[in-house]
Amino acid sequence: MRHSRKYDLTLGRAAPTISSMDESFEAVQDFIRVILHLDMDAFFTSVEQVDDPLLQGKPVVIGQSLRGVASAASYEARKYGIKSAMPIVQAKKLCPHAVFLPGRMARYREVSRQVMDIIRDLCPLVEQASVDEAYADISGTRRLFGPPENLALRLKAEILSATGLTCSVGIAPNKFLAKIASDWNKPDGLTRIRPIDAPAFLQALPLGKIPGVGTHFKEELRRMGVTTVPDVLARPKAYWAEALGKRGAFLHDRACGIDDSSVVPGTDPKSCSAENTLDKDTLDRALLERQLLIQAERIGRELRGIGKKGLTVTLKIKFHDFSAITRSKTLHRPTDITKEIFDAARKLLAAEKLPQPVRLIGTGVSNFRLVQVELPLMPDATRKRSRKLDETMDRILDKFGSGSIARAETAIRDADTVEDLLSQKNRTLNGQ
Ligand code: TTP
Ligand code: MG
Ligand code: MG
Repeated sequence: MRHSRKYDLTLGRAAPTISSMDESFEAVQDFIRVILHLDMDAFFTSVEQVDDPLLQGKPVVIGQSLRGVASAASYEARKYGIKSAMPIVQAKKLCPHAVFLPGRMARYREVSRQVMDIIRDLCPLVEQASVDEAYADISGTRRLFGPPENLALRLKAEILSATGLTCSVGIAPNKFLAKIASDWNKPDGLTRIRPIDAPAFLQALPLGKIPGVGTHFKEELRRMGVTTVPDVLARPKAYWAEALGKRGAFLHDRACGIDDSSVVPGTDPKSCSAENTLDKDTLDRALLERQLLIQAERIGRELRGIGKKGLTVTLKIKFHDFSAITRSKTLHRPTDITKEIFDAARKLLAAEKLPQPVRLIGTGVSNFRLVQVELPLMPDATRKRSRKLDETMDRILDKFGSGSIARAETAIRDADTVEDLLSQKNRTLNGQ
């Protein structure tokens, strides 16, 4: 997927027709909103394939724990029926020779930032919608870039050259249709839905692709005899508003291709978190603490990478019976230091009775504050030392990458403190 293929702007799938439009109609488009939606192709696994060429062309799945689910599957893995959110056990049955990787969230976020910077550089109004997708309102950019397809091609080319990754872009008069368009011809797609073409696209759209139409809602609709978009349109909006209230009116609007929502920029992350489903439910506090430490490291590195410090640390525990609790602690000052995040999470864990074995444990840092300058008048030796340690670790991880993290993680078994752990890590990394 490294190389961009030639774009065929006519549609291969389900073949709605794009009407030919003359120049004057094209000019009128300037007065209609033009929304672009960009979504990276098989994002996590594609990053892995670019970083490790040996993985190219192979089925790759992110997720290793036999009790967890796949977070991503490469297009090669999808040929075997593997998809996101599928239990790993099932994925292994479908394709035993797939490469199952633990995932490197910090790296994906790093690439995500690169991609978002490129989009923000070229587009006036950008809303990041998830780690791998963004909307841009590009109304009125025709004079600068020509038709919106040109801008889309330029985005795709710049992203490919900066990251080695392909993405799919949709262009449409609103966010809802733009997202349908980007999904239409994945991977490496570029699809435009003009207002006049919207009904043809919507006819073939599975109801589950409409936001808010999940498994339960779909079942509710099926009981009403409604399984397709044309079924929705066969009943007037008043019917839907009466039968299902706001949900019904929303459903009818989307089935008509209507979406007035705006592109809202400034979606800065509000929190950083990491969680792990354990290989076996456990009451072993030492083992749980080790997970917290690994998570604190991941979160600390991510916070330092994005230049954020958080004031609140949250512990999340899911028990054997799937009941869950979250506990939070507000710190005296905002932090991005691994040791401080770990200490807070460890205290929260220590204060908890564990009435049943723990299935999942997670740490989060939120309540971001502006990064403060450390006051030299109040030297804080511990903090300084911790920060130095973090900086060293970051440099090592940047240099040696995920392999070093994986090797290092096996070395933490008997670590008592973060310093212990990190010095052990350094030894591991140095091959001692
Ligand atoms: P998506 O954009 O939904 O999927 P994708 O990029 O892997 O594949 P596609 O080409 O179809 O867009 O999600 C982006 C990343 O988010 C994905 O690579 C992994 C992560 N993710 C999860 O962690 N859990 C999930 O359930 C999903 C759907 C995605
Ligand atoms: Mg994607
Ligand atoms: Mg996505």
